[in-house]
Amino acid sequence: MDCFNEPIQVTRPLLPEISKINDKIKEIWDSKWLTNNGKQHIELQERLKEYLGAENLVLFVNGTLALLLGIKALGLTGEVITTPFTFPATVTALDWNGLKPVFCDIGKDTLNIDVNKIEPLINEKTTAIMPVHVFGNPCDVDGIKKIADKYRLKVIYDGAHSFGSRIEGIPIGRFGDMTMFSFHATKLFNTVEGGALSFEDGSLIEKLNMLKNFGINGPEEVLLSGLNAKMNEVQAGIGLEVLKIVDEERRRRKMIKEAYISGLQDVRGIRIITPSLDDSNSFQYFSIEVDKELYGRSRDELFIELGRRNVFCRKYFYPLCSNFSWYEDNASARRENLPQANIIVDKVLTLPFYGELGIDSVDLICRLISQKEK
Ligand code: T4K
Repeated sequence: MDCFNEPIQVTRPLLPEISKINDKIKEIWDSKWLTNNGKQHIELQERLKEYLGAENLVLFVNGTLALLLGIKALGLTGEVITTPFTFPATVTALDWNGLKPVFCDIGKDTLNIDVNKIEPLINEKTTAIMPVHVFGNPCDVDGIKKIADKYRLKVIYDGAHSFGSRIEGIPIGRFGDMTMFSFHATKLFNTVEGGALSFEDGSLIEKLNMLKNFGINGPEEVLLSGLNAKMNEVQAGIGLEVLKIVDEERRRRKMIKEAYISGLQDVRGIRIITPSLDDSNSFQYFSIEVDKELYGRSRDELFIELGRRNVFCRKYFYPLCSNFSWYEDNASARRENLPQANIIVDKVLTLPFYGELGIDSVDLICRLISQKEK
C-alpha cells in the first residue's frame, strides 16, 4: 500500500535558519527593549508597508485582534454583511464589537461572498460589508465597491489568506477601507502569531495605535477604550528574517501547485478551487472540491482514506460560521438562506501545501487521490 512513513501535515511554518533567529534574539536582548513599538516593530512595519504596497499599515499581535480593532476604529454599528464560509475569527470579530453578522451566500467557483446576493440583505441598520478572500482567491472587489458606494457602506476585507497577492497588478490591501492580513505560523509569511491592517485613511493610524495600546494617548491620558494587541519585538524580529525568504517560498509553492494541478486536473469529480498560478493568488492554500457523484467517494471518505496513508488534510471551513449555536436566532444564518454554502462546506478539502513538501510527495498524494495507488 502506498503510504507516507511520516505524517504529512496540511502546512508547515516557514522557518529561517536558527542561527539568524539566534542573532536576532541576541540583538533584542542587548537592546533591553522587548515590546511597545521597539526597533524591530518599527522596521517590520516599514518593510511590510513597502512589500504589501500599503498606503498605511499598522501591526498587531495577531490577525483576529487586528480585525476586531479595525472594525472598532471604523466605528461600525448595527449589521455587517459577511460570509459564512470562513474561519471563526471573521465573525467573532463582529460579535465582540456588538455587531450583528448578516450572512450572505457564496459563489460556487471562488467560494467568496456572492456579490449578486448582497443587495437584498442591506437595510437601514447595515453599515459595512466584510468579505473574505477565501483561500487567497480574490473577491469581486469592483462589484463590492459599486454596492458599497451606492449604499455608503464601509468595506473591510478579511485578507488573512492574501499576503502579497495582487488584483490586476494592484496590491490586494489597497481595496476597500481596510484589509486585515494574518501572520500566524501557518501562513505564507509568519511572525509566529501576528497580523496587520492596511488602509487608505491616514487619520486612522493614531486611533489604531491607541486602540492596540489600552487607548493610551501619552503618560497621563487615556482617550479610548482599547485593548492590548501589540506585536512584540521577538515576533517582529522573527518576521524580519522570514520576510527575507518569503519570495523563495512563494517560488517553491508555485512549483508544488503546478505539480498538484497536473496530477489532479484530469481526475473526474475533483475540482481545483485555487487554480491561479499568477500573482492574483497568494499561494496560501491548495484546496479541492470533491463531487461524490462523479468521484465515487465523498470528501469525508477521502479525508479518512488520506489520513490512513499519513496525509493530514483539513476540512477548512467546516462547520459553516452560520451554523454556530449562538446564531440560532439570526434569520440570515438559516440553511435555506445559504444553499450554496451549505452544500459546498461538505465538499471542500485543503491538501498539504508548503514549500518543503517536495514534488515527489505531491505526486504520491495525487496518486492516492486519483485512486491509482497500489
Ligand atoms: N480570518 C481568517 C479567514 C482566517 O483563516 C484566520 C486564521 C483569521 C481570520 C485569524 O487570524 P489569526 O488570529 O490566526 O492571525 C489555523 C490557524 O491557527 C489560523 O491562523 C488560520 N486562520 C486557520 C485557517 O488555520 P488550525 O486550527 O487549523 O491550526 P492548527 O494548529 O491545527 O495548525 C494546522 C496545521 O499546521 C497543523 O496540523 C500542523 C501545522 N502546524 C501548525 C502550527 C501552529 C505546524 O506545523 N506548526 C505550527 O506551529 O488554525
